Amino acid sequence: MTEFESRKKLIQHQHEELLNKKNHKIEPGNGIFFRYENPVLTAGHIPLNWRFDFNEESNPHFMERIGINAVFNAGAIKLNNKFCLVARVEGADRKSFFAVAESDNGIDGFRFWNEPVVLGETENPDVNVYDMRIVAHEDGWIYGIFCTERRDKGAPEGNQSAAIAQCGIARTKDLKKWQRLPDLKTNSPQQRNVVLHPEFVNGKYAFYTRPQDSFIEAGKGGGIAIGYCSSIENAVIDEEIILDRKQYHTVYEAKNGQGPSPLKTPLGWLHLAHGVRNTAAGLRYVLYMFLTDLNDITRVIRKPGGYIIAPEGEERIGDVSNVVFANGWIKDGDQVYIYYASSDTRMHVATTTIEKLLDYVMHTPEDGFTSGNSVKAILALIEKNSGHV
Ligand code: M1P
Repeated sequence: MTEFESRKKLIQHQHEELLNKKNHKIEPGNGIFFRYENPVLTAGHIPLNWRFDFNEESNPHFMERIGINAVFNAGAIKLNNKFCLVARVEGADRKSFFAVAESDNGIDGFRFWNEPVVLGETENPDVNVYDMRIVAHEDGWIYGIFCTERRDKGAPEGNQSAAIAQCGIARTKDLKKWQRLPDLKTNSPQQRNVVLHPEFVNGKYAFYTRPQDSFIEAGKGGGIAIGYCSSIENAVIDEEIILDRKQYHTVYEAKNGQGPSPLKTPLGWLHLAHGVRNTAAGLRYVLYMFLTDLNDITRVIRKPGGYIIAPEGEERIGDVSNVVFANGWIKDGDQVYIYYASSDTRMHVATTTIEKLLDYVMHTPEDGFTSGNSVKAILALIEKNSGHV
């Protein structure tokens, strides 16, 4: 057997093993959701024919020609009875692009479709695209709302890091053929974590935005906002109203951002978001939840204190360590599949139900914003438990 043949055989075998690996929930969990033993998608899941040249003449060592660095921050939707993730795939060249992977059960067996997504461009070509939120809107289209990044043309030649992030919009019916629309226009110099609300509000499209004045720092752009526009083909938001502020000494004190599009429940719109704080070890990203009013989506009606998911175990380590980030979830009947990425490296699933998430949101104490109030919340629980434990 030639080197080409033996390496090809081994690599194909290992790839199939990875793709067929079963996933198991980790019991008993915290009662709110279950984590799973294995990530659902990794760089290793990328099809081999995207990475290797399968021609022995041109690739006698069966060498990897195109390296993939990470698969993370996936949008999610159930389509044609399949759980579909629209993942951010990052190459060894640092460029991100989107690719769809599907599974029958949402917890294992994810396989990428034959080819990555071809998104199309506006007249201002993207340098990098990432973090797509998938939204089945009541207008009948499936929207992909994502971040498009280009070099800051105003930056001096010596600064090759300065970037401008804005919100790109594309739409599809099948996740295969995409129609690119003009980028969203807002008054904010930078935009990331923009998400479309799935329903019209007073006949308008509603976007969750995150006004931000520099590429990394939110600056005076103080939280998750909402803005409305009448056209999606030429989406312009004149005013962004902050609905969930960043706040001192919370898990979202440095910045925050809407996760996937909110889920409609009998008690309100259920939101999953990420909160960021700074530490001596760098930024720490966790996930938190809140509920907004069904009739006034700018009104937060319940918000548990602290995080629902924080990086744990191997999740804490990766390209950007100490990060969990979610921009996709799927509601399937009462079941909820939360797809979250760890440390900008890989994708995981956590499963729960709408009923459990509402119980969590309604009955977890709110943040009291001081140590004294946190102790009071514990004392109240001890008192409630007296005679029961
Ligand atoms: O590296 C962590 C995350 O950083 C950014 O999120 P935010 O805009 O809230 O800071 C995004 O680039 C995201 O992709 C990344 O996971």
